[in-house]
Amino acid sequence: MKKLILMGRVAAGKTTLTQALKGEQLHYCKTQYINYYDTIIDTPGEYTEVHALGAALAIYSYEADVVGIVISANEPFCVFPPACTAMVNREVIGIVTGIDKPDANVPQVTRWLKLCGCEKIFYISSYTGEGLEDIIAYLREDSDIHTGHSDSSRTDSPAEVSPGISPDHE
Ligand SMILES: Nc1nc2c(ncn2[C@@H]2O[C@H](COP(=O)(O)OP(=O)(O)O)[C@@H](O)[C@H]2O)c(=O)[nH]1
Ligand SMILES: [Mg+2]
Repeated sequence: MKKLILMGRVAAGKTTLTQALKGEQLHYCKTQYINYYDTIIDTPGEYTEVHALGAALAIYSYEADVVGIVISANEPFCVFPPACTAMVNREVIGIVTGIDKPDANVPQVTRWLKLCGCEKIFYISSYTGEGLEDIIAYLREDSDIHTGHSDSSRTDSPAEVSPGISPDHE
């Protein structure tokens, strides 16, 4: 199983996606610091938004096999600069969250992610579960490319996940 680190603005949907991939009940929880799980690293949006904190993301990216740029489908602007994936020595995927939102603008967000350099883009709703299987299948494709971790001891692996959990948020 590949290890995925999630980066994106505050409220992009990183923590909710983490909960959905882990098969947990969805509940709102402000991310205060980097949450390091066996197969997912969830980061606070402030680390993406505040330049002084961005170095932490670079360092934690070395712990992951894949970097996920997370953008909610209704975000009004993009904080990621063009071609930013070129600075990362991991595969970078785009993850569009909240495709169920009424004001979702998927074509716009897709353009931003392509401009970043993302060749693979996933479209998901943590609420309805749409698209979660695609990410799980992708994470299972190759394992332990960079981290060399073993699957055997993992307990929060998306392998046990049943996506599409009913939302329980504020
Ligand atoms: N409609 C919808 N709302 C979502 C989705 N994912 C997250 N949210 C909501 O967006 C808000 C921010 O989500 P959160 O995961 O905390 O964002 P984070 O700051 O990136 O960790 C919460 O109120 C979530 O319930 C989604 O797929 N669909
Ligand atoms: Mg969060």
